[in-house]
Amino acid sequence: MKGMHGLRRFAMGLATVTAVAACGDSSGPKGNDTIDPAQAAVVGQEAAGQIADIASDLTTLNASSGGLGSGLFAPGAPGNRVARIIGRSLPSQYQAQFAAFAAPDAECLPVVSGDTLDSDLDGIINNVTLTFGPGDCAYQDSLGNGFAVTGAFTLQDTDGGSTLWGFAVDYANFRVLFYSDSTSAGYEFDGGYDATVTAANATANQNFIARWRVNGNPVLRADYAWGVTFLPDTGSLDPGQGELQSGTFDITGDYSWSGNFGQADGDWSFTVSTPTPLHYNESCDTDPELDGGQVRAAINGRNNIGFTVDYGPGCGQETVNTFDTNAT
Ligand SMILES: [Ca+2]
Ligand SMILES: [Ca+2]
Repeated sequence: MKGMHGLRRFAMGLATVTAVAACGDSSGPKGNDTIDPAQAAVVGQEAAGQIADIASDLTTLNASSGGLGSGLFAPGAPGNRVARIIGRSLPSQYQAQFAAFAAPDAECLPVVSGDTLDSDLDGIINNVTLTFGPGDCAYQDSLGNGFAVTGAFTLQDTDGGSTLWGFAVDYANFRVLFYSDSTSAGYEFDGGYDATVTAANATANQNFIARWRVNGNPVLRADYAWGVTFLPDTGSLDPGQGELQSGTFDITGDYSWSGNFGQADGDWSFTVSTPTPLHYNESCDTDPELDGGQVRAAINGRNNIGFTVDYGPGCGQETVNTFDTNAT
């Protein structure tokens, strides 16, 4: 179990700054062609947090708690990824509302359609769509603090053929609003992500947009179009073990950031790769449980400028740096 929990901690540990995003024009960011260290610290931490989240999808090989109603967004439940992403950026003033949202007994009663069976008993429903009408998943206390969920998402068990374990999620105008009597923080998700485990490897892909608004005004937008492939150092993968052995993560794809959060105000679009695969070490006791590897994010059209996230040589060591190979 250590590996599974360890990587989940790795995800939490990296996710100190968030993701989520903003608005701006829908054609995607294509503005800034340089990035300074202060900006990279914010944008790079967000990228690292999201990468850790993708990786953690491969280590949580069952949906062990929650259901389609109460506790839908609790740890281990089908909707918990939403809570993880939101939790990285939500201002502290909404902690009480967030706790209610992600509580194991939070009452959500969306309209459920599709095949609600879990034929292989792994906690992932065969194929359902959850649609949240007004009041279906909402809470408000006596002081006027609350949350409300609207929109829809689908959840599908993708086992079959060589896929020993897998799922796919797709959002449609899915929104979560946290509010007080005078302020609000809203999150919007569109697009999807999936995870697939075979005997030979494990893969997880994201292709979605997250937006974050404060008091109705766009703050940040993040576009994720990337994936990871995990290869074990030795042996083959067995979802039945519920545990990830040591191995490497390769990352490829694109990541964009648009908005103003922390010290990063601008529009960046990056091509992301791992010149040296990230090495996950199940014996690490410090987050992140990686002892080597590098994530390289190069500004699109400016392959010589960007930032890197380096791991190791010891467990839990992570460094964000900028690079400009023309300048040196
Ligand atoms: Ca299932
Ligand atoms: Ca399954």
